[in-house]
Amino acid sequence: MKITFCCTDTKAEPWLVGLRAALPQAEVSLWQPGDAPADHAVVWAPPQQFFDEQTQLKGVFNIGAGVDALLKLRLPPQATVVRLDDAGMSVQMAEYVCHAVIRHAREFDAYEADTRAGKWSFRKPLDRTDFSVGVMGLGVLGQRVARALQHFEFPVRGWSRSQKNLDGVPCYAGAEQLPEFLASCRVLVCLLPLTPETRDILRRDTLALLQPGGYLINVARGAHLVEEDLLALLHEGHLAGATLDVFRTEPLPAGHPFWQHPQITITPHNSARTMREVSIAQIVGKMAALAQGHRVAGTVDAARGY
Ligand code: NDP
Ligand code: OXD
Repeated sequence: MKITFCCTDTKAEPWLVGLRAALPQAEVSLWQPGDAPADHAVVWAPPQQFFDEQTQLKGVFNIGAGVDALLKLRLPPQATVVRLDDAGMSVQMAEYVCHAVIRHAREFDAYEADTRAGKWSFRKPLDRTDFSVGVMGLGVLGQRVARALQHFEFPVRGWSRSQKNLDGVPCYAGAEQLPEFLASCRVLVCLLPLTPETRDILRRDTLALLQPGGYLINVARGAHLVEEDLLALLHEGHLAGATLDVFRTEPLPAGHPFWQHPQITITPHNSARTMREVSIAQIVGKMAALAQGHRVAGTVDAARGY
């Protein structure tokens, strides 16, 4: 079996070492233009040239959960595209989102500023019934985040494409229930895949439906958010703030208004990092399952876009 590795912005050597150790019988190599055809590819944002040359792939394994960059390319039609399915990301996402919700709801940012100024201050205790949190996208990551928030007794609700049934979480589904879902939330967490249907979904008319003092946490993709609309709603006071991990242009350009905005907390697309060892183990298991003709979790439906 031949495996080719083509991942931009990724140190290849540790992946090649890990894949060779996990698959000693396979030939694993870093892709070079002109290489002979491989059976499987391990990729992150490869160039179109890669797929133009590697036309005989059976499996394409994306070393991330989001496949929006991959699905922009012309892929070999026979290849099964598989994304990472948790692989250590959901626990990171849960801690990131809980941290952002708690930091905002408990006003820890304001306490930090007070204590830096030498001020011993008290604020009103949190009434968590005022902080209903809505999770957009109830997939692998969204469900884990919803469960984690429930441990802190925040009222949690969720929205997805197909109807879900989660214990203690009122669930909404489809475009027709989006307004009702949004109106039931004060804090909104975006964990949707980026598809033609979800691009720009966080914009003036949707964010304006959040309860007054609304707060946005976007950990999915930058193109979900219309950035000027967020700035306008913060300026007008309808939204209280935002925590953003992803941006329309990454790295966030110098001089972008988000950098210095007092109500926006930013992180550099690191809310849930790919964990190499667990990802390799998952990919190798899925290669074996595919070889036996089994359907594997995380198989991408290109028509659906995720
Ligand atoms: P999943 O595919 O498991 O879940 C996607 C969820 O979104 C599903 O519940 C799906 O609904 C829902 N959804 C998709 N389209 C729509 C729509 N049009 N309307 C309503 N709901 C919709 O993905 P993951 O949970 O694994 O990952 C989610 C995203 O998180 C990734 O695509 C990626 O962009 C982002 N991500 C960001 C990271 C970061 O570091 N910032 C790290 C990892 C992922 P249904 O269940 O009905 O199919
Ligand atoms: C992913 C990501 O999609 O890192 O996994 O954003």
